[in-house]
Amino acid sequence: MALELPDLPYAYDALGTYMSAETLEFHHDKHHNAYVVNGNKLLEGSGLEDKSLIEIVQGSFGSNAGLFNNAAQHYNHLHFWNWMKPNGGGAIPGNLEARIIEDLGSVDEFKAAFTTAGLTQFGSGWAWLALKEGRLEVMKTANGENPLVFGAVPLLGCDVWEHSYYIDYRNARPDYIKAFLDNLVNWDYVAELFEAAN
Ligand code: MN3
Repeated sequence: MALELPDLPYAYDALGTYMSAETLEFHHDKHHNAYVVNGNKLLEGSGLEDKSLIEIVQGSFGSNAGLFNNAAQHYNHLHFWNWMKPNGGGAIPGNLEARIIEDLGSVDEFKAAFTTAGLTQFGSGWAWLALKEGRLEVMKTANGENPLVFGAVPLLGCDVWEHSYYIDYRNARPDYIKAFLDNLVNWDYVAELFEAAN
């Protein structure tokens, strides 16, 4: 299927100072749009034209780097916009919170591991909460790679490419990840993905 750029699920200024309208305008209108435009060009003649987005991501990994990078980043950003909401952060829905405690020790330990994953991803990439073989795991990936190509289902991802935070936080990636977890995460959407993956 052709890749399509969705509108943001909120206004450009809805995330306030945690993620500015300027960041969202560049990130969505320029960066995400470029993945869609370039991905559609590279999809032509790839043999994956009729496949779903997940099949395109998994089918191009390791064999068609250009298509993979753009299609995977399209997938990642489709969810990234929904992984945030105005007045996000806060309480984690009960079932998911219980599994975080069971598999990762506690909510604080999860947040510490997720933060470390984001901080230690050298260069561009993502920090993740994913479900792998029935267990929650914190992961990090480079560039456009995501848990889908490592046998896991992505439940929450934080974009740690500089384009995601440099306008608002300059080089302070720790401050950005803290704001993401404390003030931006849309836990209802994460819980929805968790229930669907279970
Ligand atoms: Mn990005």
